[in-house]
Amino acid sequence: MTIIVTGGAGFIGSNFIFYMLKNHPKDRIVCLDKLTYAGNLSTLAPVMEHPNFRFVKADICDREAVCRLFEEEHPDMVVNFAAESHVDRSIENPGIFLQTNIMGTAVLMDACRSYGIIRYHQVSTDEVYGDLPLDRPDLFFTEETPLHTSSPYSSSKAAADLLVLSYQRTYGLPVTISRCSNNYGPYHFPEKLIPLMIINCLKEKPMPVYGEGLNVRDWLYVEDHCRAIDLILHHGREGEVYNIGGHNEMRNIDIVRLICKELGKPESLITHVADRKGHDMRYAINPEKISGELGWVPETKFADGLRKTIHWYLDHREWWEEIVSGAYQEYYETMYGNR
Ligand code: NAD
Ligand code: TDX
Repeated sequence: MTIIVTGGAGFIGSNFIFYMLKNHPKDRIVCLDKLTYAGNLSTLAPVMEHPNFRFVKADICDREAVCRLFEEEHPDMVVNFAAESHVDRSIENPGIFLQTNIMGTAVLMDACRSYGIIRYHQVSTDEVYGDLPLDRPDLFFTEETPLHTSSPYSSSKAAADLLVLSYQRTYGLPVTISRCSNNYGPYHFPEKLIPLMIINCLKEKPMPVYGEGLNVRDWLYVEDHCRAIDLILHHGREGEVYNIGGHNEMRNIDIVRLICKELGKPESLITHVADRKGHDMRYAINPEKISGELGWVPETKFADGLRKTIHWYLDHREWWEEIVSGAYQEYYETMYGNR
């Protein structure tokens, strides 16, 4: 089996490549990635020489490059992780989100239609459902929850999901979609909450919590997400959407406090800054469909996963120091300088 993994130089895509090479040693994995600011070739260094791995630098919006790759590789499956993924950046500059997340998805699926495919899998997000109120802990997102997006990022992901489902109905393309909650773990780009707070805490820099920090996210260790996608690829039903989440709801402020505690730093580093525009209050997934149909359950408990993640950042300073010393500094100044 040959599987094209797009966006494999990013956080979840790279973890998925490691997972697949380990668990499916006979499969060939071809990573297609544009290497935007979020893509990092050094992340893939451990597998670059692997006989069943190939890296191709290309944009999923580049129809010619995508078709060339299909002609060369005759893939059996495509798993699309490639996306602009940061909500705050989408608020500053929505255009690139529409281009990559919607148009790029269309280009990939057009290639799948032309060349034939066993499965096209779209990696989506729980953010397409919008948010839930804090005072209704009984409510969860199911696959039937209406799409109700808040940010340009989530709107672009929802648009892509609708396009994927339309290709299944109109052209009979064998698709699946997964909508996962917030991931954390190794190789998470430093702009996101958990790595940003770990790094600032280590450097004893202010830890910028948006608003009161009462917003709730449903956190899942990245490897549990990878295993869920693997199950969907091999056993999921065509045309179906699967929610992925581990009933692990946490308030932002509590995560930031845990990070201070684990690193032995004072909570006085925590600073409250201006809130995100349109900030979603609570995400919470009902994972009954994937657990009932495919037997998926999360394996990593949050306390263990967070500790492992913090220690990964302690042990891989060179990985993130290279990132935060470059163009990221300019981003940080723009987003947090006068916040
Ligand atoms: P990321 O930002 O860390 O990585 C994105 C990768 O896509 C990068 O390697 C980047 O170079 C590549 N890329 C961007 N534009 C591209 C283009 N036009 N052509 C080819 N490659 C391109 O993102 P992530 O956090 O790993 O998220 C991966 C996917 O999972 C995204 O689709 C995201 O919406 C979804 N998702 C993420 C989370 C999360 O918590 N991080 C949760 C649910 C769903
Ligand atoms: O500096 C910060 N301070 C802060 O309080 C940052 C970066 C974030 N936050 C808050 C905003 C959110 O309530 O922390 C929470 C998590 O923020 P992010 O890490 O930016 O994640 P989120 O907006 O929840 O989106 C993530 O999960 C769903 C991913 O980035 C998306 O790609 C995925 O679809």
